[in-house]
Amino acid sequence: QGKTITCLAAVAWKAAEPLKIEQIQVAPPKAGEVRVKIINTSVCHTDAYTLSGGDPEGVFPSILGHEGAGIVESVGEGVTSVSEGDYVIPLYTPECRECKFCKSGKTNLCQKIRATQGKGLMPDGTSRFSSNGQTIYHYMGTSTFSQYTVVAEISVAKIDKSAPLDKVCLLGCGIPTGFGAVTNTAKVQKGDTVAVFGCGAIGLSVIQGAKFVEAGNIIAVDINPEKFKLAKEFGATTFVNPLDYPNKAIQDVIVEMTDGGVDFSFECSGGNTKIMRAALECCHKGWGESVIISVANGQDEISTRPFQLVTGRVWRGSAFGGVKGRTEIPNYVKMYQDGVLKIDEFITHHFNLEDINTGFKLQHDGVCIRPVIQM
Ligand code: DAO
Ligand code: ZN
Ligand code: ZN
Repeated sequence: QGKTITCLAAVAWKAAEPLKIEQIQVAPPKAGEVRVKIINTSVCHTDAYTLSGGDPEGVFPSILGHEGAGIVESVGEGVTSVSEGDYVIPLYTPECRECKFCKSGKTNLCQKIRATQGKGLMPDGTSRFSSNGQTIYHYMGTSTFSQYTVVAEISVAKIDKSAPLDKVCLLGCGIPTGFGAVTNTAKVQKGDTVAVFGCGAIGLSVIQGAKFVEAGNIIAVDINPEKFKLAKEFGATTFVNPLDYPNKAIQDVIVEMTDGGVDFSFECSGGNTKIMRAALECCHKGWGESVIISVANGQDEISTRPFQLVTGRVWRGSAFGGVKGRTEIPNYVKMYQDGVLKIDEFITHHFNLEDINTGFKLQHDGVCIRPVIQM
């Protein structure tokens, strides 16, 4: 039986308060669990969303973070797929390979540990984190803002030991989420026209995926023209700034410039339901499909006229890019190492754990695409 580890973590004590760096205790992994030394983590919009208090599943105090990479420190009883020293990426969408969802061949949304994960607990209904005896909750089954975390065995992707963890940590969320939405969810084909709403890490990943499958016109939409330089580097061919059309709905602008609308649109705006509507309505009549990727506030609702769907447009969504993590993430690492997948270009800032709140702020201000945090 392993020992409890004392280490540093950024703790979210309360909604809408900055994270605090604290000494915490991390209990050893129980059966079917893995304790991971997190080497690098990044910050995603969803962490900020939960910290804001808008997430109905947000529990406090907790350790946020779901985009990270690390090294297995120890494993619990019965763990066979990873061992001490393995390089891993924690997965907020696990892959058990035996639940109804995993076996369906239709979704990546493994439900094996969904109920406890949503409550900030390990599958046995308890937490491995504490601070001076007080329970601290897990987050998204990953909690990467801690120097050590405990996750379920089915919640880690084992990756090659030659992978640079300070880069591939971004494969924990943003990059597969956008890329996979193109390749797995929408199945965009060569020559298809694509509109991407929002050019943060997710939007840029959609653009990268669209270029990878040789989409035709790739239209990047953002109100910050600074983002267009990077969007172009990733493969966008056309840029639309809604602020340039104060008297016109942006969907109408796109429909006009594309002879009736795009084949696919992707909403990566960070949860704005008006933009979700625009993304649907810029799709081509008869076949255009819109994929919602970003997470809106829990009580928000989307709307459009049903005639939009009657006339053939399709509205759908995607979580973690439809990616089955244990199976597919090792291949994303390989694509990066083969020079096929860009990761370095997303990294605009570096911080140490103690400055993690600065990472949140810069990302919120749109100055930062992704910060990489050294634990
Ligand atoms: O209900 O099975 C489930 C789990 C759904 C998890 C969805 C999380 C989506 C977070 C994506 C952040 C990307 C912006
Ligand atoms: Zn995320
Ligand atoms: Zn499953």
